[in-house]
Amino acid sequence: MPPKNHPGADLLRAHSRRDFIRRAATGTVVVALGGGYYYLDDRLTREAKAMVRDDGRPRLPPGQRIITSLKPMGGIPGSPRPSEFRLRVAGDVKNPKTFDFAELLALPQTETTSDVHCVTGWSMFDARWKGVRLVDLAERVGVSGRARHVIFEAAHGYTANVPLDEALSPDVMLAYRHQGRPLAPTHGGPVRAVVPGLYFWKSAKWLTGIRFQARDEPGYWETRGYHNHADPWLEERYS
Ligand SMILES: Nc1nc2c(c(=O)[nH]1)N[C@H]1C(S)=C(S)[C@@H](COP(=O)(O)O)O[C@H]1N2
Ligand SMILES: [Mo]
Repeated sequence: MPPKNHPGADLLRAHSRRDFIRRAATGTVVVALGGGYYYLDDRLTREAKAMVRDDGRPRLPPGQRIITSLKPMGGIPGSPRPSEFRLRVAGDVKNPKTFDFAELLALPQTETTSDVHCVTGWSMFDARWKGVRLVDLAERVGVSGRARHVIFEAAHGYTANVPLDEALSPDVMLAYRHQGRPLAPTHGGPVRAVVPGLYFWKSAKWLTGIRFQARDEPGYWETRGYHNHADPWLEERYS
């Protein structure tokens, strides 16, 4: 049974609720949720289902449908001001350091394009991010050989755990721009984590810290019924 308290749980229920869904002439399904309209696109979903990634996996993980922009999924925001941003990098690192926004910008800057998969059933293809790759930050602080897990820390105690080897994938970002604009506060601005290989709840918004450590430490959703790992292709949704 899916846990009930996920902020986007209504989206999954909406999929099975005829009265929630209007079919537009274009074949686009318009889902009205919480006062906003989000587009779960039938035609794009059909096209996506035919796509195969370089690694041989289907581009669209099982049980997902295409949405054309990120849906704001809530959470308790931190300060949206870059001037108040602090990122405390700690744990099994040789040089622990707290970065302010200017110091983040002084690290190597990277632009990536990756796909987002939300556990509530929507996927967004070709999301564009600008920021710092976690692997570049890890190199800067010198992660020790003991570290096996990365714990992303965010405003008001939100955390998400990712295995170190997956967190050091070159598409894992600390992002401050999305779709060519500063990252909006609703999507975690000024800076969020982006972990494209795992369900989107691992991508902590309003990032405040990163801990490298030997011990795994299930985070906010992982201790509330969601899967500890969260691989979308294995449908690791719930535990
Ligand atoms: N700090 C923080 N980060 C968070 C969350 C949260 O509640 N707080 N929610 C997560 C969940 S469940 C999802 S699906 C994504 C949603 O990101 P979005 O609102 O930009 O779509 O952010 C993740 N990061
Ligand atoms: Mo979520």
